[in-house]
Amino acid sequence: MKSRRTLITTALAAASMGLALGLPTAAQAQNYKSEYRMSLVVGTAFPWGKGGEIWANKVKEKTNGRINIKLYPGVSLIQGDQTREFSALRQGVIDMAIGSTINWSPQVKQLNLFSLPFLMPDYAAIDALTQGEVGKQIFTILDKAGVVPLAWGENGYRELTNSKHVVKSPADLKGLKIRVVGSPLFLDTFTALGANPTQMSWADAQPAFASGAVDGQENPMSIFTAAKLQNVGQKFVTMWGYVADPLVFVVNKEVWNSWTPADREHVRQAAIEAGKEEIAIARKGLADAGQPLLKEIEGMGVTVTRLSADERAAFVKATKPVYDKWKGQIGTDLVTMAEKAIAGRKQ
Ligand code: X2X
Repeated sequence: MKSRRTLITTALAAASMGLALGLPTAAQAQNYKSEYRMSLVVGTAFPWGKGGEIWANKVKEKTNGRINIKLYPGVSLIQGDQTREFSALRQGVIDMAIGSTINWSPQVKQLNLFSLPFLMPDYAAIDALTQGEVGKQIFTILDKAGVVPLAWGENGYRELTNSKHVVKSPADLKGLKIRVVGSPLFLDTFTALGANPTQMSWADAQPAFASGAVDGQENPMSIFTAAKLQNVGQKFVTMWGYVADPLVFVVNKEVWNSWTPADREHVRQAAIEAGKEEIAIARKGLADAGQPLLKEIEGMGVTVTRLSADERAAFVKATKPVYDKWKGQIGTDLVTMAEKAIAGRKQ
């Protein structure tokens, strides 16, 4: 029989070996949950949900199964109320999430930056923000707000759709009932355009399109196709590229601190890799020459309107007062920094 002393020495040696290998010690492993809950607005049929699946799989692989993640699409942990996701993350109702900047902007006002109308004219402009100093600053703000931000993803350019007619000018929007989400900034933008905006969750929006309770909405074309919005009357699309919402990969702080430093690094690396892959999926058919995704959508009997430079300028002009008002609310310094980053972007 081994002496008590030998047993203790053996246990200590095993523990320090575990540390050297980046494995959790027995005590740390006890703090690991058997499952971590990842919140998402949409499921794996969408680039966003696919990003969640990629992240979860990579984490499982890199941590040898120590960290197991289950996906909760439809923001089901908070009964579909996507604007409560950030608070729930902070409180630990949600362990981790890939969230849209729009849905978290009621709690983190600086995230409204990405919802400023016509701030980002092209994909290079989005990258200039998320991959540069502005992105770093936003991560510092998110960290101070109580979550651990790890990587950027993308929902995409939010194009205008409706069930009534072709929209080519602000005048065409007059009186159209448009569903918007998240921040009061969207109410201001659509009011300035002469529309009749109404705020509702994504869960409530789809039946509202089907019943005709609302006429239109704005969302990336990848959301349009995966949710089959053409089947709920959304027959007219206007490619105006007025706003794009990035996604942010985050973890609850307590959960993060419960992991070993090595496992934290695995989760971060997995998020960065998954974010890159997710962005490529989100841009598929839209960032490529000829935008093949739009041809596919036209093939479904949808009228896709591409604006001329002059037509687009009329929308920019109509929303300029909203931009100016919100620049102050978001923070003049941050918005100016973003404008400069975009002006100096690599094309
Ligand atoms: O609700 C929306 O429009 C969606 C799915 O794009 C977001 O969660 C921001």
